[in-house]
Amino acid sequence: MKFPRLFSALLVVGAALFLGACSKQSASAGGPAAPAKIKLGFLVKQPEEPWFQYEWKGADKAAAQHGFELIKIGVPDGEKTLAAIDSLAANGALGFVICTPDVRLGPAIVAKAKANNLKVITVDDRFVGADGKFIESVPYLGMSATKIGRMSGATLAEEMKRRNWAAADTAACIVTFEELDTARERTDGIIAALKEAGFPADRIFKAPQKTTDIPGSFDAANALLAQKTGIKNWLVAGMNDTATLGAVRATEGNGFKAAHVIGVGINGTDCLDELRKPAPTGFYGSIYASAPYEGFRTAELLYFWVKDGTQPPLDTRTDGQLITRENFEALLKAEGIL
Ligand code: FCA
Repeated sequence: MKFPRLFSALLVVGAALFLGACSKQSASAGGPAAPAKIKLGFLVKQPEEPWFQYEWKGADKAAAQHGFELIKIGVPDGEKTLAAIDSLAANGALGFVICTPDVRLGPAIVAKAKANNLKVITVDDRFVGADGKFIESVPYLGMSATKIGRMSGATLAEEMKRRNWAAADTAACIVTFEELDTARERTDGIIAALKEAGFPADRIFKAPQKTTDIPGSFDAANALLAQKTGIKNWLVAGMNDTATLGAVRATEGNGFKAAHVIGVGINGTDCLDELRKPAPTGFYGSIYASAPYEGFRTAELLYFWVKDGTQPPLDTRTDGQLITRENFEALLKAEGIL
């Protein structure tokens, strides 16, 4: 009976093939191995600042949406920045977004990225070259600094008008950090808008901060307040919420009640606890710019660049809007911050 024997042999071969296929399936845990995810870095100078935490949050969202892996590293100084770039390369990353701790590190960061074959996008603080000019070949995304500064200055002037303060009783304390271009553009914008609103130029005082944190702006404003006596009301602003918060704390320390202080910040992310305080403080409001959007967009642009070779735009600016105790909850809920 040749035919049945052949038939059963075929059955055996068939069963073996079937079992083999099954065992292969189970070895790869239910399907073909997933391709390795693209890895990208996101380096920020001040990871303790809510602004940068929200930026990271936005970048995480881009990573989840597009399916890449995000490596977040805090880089408070030059040494840590250069080491972080090496470690990204060693981990197989293909590029990074960075807010550098010092814009003059730009050329060193570009060189290190090139040596490691990594693509770079800058966020917030734009690289400056050895010639003192922006390194325009590196894609940049950041706030429209002058415009947002002007919004802060106009807000100060409007609120002063609403409170019926006389210019002769009032002075402006502008906390500055002029070595950083985006900071200088913002504080110049504040001062320009104040002057345009008719505020006397000789009552606008700069208080240079040595460090861009609350102690830095507190010390700067404190030194100014000690010098300028006989002032009844203070307008207070700076390059970000932290600058204004430190200066508002200094006015409190010098005996100014909240009703005699109008503080306006920039960022809108680092003043939420302040705006939530049951009683209003001298911190009136902030010009909110979207940190989550900036994080999301820069991470996404980098991903498209690495994956498809799509060159990101070289200069993208984001806008701002005023938040106060009255509207911040609703506005930031809509933004996904709260
Ligand atoms: C700078 C400031 C941050 C934020 C950012 C947009 O990096 O230090 O607080 O304002 O620009």
